[in-house]
Formats: sequence, structure tokens, C-alpha cells
Amino acid sequence: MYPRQLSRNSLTSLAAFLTLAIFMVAPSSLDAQEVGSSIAVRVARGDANADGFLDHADLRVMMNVLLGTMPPPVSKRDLDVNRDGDFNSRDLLALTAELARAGYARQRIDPTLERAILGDADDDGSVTPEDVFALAYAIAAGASPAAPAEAVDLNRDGRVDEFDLELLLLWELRH
Ligand SMILES: [Ca+2]
Ligand SMILES: [Ca+2]
Ligand SMILES: [Ca+2]
Repeated sequence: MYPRQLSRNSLTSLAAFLTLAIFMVAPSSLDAQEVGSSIAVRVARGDANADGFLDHADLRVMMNVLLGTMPPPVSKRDLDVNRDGDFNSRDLLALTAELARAGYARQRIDPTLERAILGDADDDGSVTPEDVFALAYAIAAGASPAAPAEAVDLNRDGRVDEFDLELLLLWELRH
């Protein structure tokens, strides 16, 4: 979904644009030390429509995301039902099996507590310039990045938006 190789030039251009943007909005507050630190996150595997339940509606959402007819409404972690670090047709099969195991009854989700790294938007285990791009692409596409929302909501206002992107970029520029 994202370009695998990102040039220095495109990062510099994005940095210049966002630095300008930062001067045009009220600065958000963030203890920049926190970016890169490990935090606990709630992950709801398979609850693709984020309604707190596992059922056929989630299968439909996952199928549409796989077909590219809708952006992922939740974090890729939430879609990674078989926990292999990726989201693909195997997760659709894993969710189908899970629904069958429960006799196709609607199940309430009990999210498992997992760890994530603050600012690691592409969820690869470290905070790098590629995370700025991953977050920028996700916000522009109206989709969720690979990381759980708690890991990229850097100003903790309950939304993942351009303010969080600015904070991540500022952190990247300082490191
Ligand atoms: Ca659901
Ligand atoms: Ca998977
Ligand atoms: Ca936010």
C-alpha cells in the first residue's frame, strides 16, 4: 500500500511543508521523550467494524478491505486474526474458523493487552522516517495505520490526525 522505498528528497519536501504548517496552527503539547517508548495497547483481533462484537459483519468488512473497495477502518493489528504480523486472506479464513467454532453466534470481543511503540506508525518495531510517511498516507487515505490508534495518537486527544503527524515529524527532525 505504501511505497517501500522513500527518498530523502521526498522526506525533506514533506518536512518543509509540515514545518510551515506547524507555524500556522497552535503548537500541540507532547513530551517528545515518550516517542519510541513502549506502551500497552488494547487489540481487538477480527473486530473489523469496531463494534465490540465478532460476527459476519466483520467478515464482510475484511473482504472489502482485501478487495481494496474500502480503507481499513481499524488498525492492521486488529485485522491480523492469525497473529502472523500481516493481513491477508488467511486472516479471513481464521475469522471464518473462529465464527464456526462459536456456532456462528455473535461474540463479544475481549481485547488482549499487547505492547506497541509510541510513534511506530508502520508497526515494524522502531520509530523511523518511514513512520512519518505511513502516518501521512493513512491520514490522507482516511484509513488506520498498521499501528494501534493509541500508538499514533501522540497528543492524546482521541483522534489520529495531522496534529499527531506534526508531532511525529518534529520528533523525527530532532533525532
Ligand atoms: Ca464487529
Ligand atoms: Ca495475519
Ligand atoms: Ca491525536
